[in-house]
Amino acid sequence: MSLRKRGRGTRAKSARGEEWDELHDEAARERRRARPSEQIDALRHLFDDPALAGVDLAAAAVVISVTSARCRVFHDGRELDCIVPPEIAARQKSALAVGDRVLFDDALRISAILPRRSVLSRPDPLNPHLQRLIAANIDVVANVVSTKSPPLRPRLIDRFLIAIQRGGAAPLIVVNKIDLDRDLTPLRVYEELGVPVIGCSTKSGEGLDALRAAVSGKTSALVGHSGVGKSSILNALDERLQIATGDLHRRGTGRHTTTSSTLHDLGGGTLIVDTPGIRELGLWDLTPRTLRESFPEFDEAAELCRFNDCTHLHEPACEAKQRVERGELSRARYDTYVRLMEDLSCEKR
Ligand SMILES: Nc1nc2c(ncn2[C@@H]2O[C@H](COP(=O)(O)OP(=O)(O)OP(=O)(O)O)[C@@H](O)[C@H]2O)c(=O)[nH]1
Ligand SMILES: [Mg+2]
Ligand SMILES: [Zn+2]
Repeated sequence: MSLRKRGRGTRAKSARGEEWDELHDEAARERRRARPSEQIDALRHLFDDPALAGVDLAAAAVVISVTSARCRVFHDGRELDCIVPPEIAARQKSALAVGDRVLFDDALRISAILPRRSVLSRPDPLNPHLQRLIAANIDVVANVVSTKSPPLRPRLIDRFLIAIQRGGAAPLIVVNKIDLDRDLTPLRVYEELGVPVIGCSTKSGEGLDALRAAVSGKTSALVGHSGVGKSSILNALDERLQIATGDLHRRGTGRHTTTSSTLHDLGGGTLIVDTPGIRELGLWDLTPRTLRESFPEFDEAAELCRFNDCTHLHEPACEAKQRVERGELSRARYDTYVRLMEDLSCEKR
């Protein structure tokens, strides 16, 4: 397996939350292959760290935000600023993420990152062989969408569902702004796949109880396109939070209101991470096999395709394609699948 050459001038840069869309646009012109699990392997020593032997893991702190050399943690009922030592900072954000459980020493230096039970990750837009974590140890990842303003982007939903599923968290789709549009039929396809869909409005208050019930006592992350109302939802769930939210009309060139991820404690064991909005989500460590596993609705059709290794792209007598034509399978989902398969085969070349 050979890595494709990096783009000119990309080496020294590193992506911070707010620049990712721009960097992604720049990097998308070149297809590069994501090298599997290199970073996770590099971190494995931390998981087997002898320093963890005999440590009271319940005493670990929780990372609530991360900046280049420091992070803020909750520990024993207090918020503390900790130093992120260079060996962790060198792999910043892939090494340490919001939601991580960490140990720190008397000088408030992070000494170990505990094993993660789930991650939500994406490839670095400039160095796709680097895995960047959006958050760690999340139970539920809620993909917040709106159907009207901003418009629904099914392909982004499909990509989030793949990333969520691969990272080990449970997916949830939250359709905000139902005061503007009550039609949830475009989301029915996801319900049929077993993903819960909750409609809500931070303006009218509808659906907030259902959302509260879905996240209660868990650690969740709100992810999705900029302007769908992720921060507004957090404010609506807990009015003490007062997180800055953005006016769609004043944001002009699509600047994001939230620029870095932060974990908020809503009490009663409910923790929610607010994340910066994104336009594109690259997929970490995707292979044709894992891609096919991400579209289980094609499995039944695949039994009836002429070729038993049918990719449902160009083969004749493909039952999946015929079901899409007949409206029995979602065309939007099929289109996402084709795009991702084509991306993978470009990367292989
Ligand atoms: N009509 C309507 N507008 C809403 C609703 N919820 C949020 N908004 C508005 O949508 C805009 C964007 O809200 P934010 O909460 O900043 O969106 P965000 O998803 O956090 O955006 P980023 O931080 O940029 O990712 C603001 O002008 C909110 O007032 C809603 O339920 N209905
Ligand atoms: Mg926000
Ligand atoms: Zn087929």
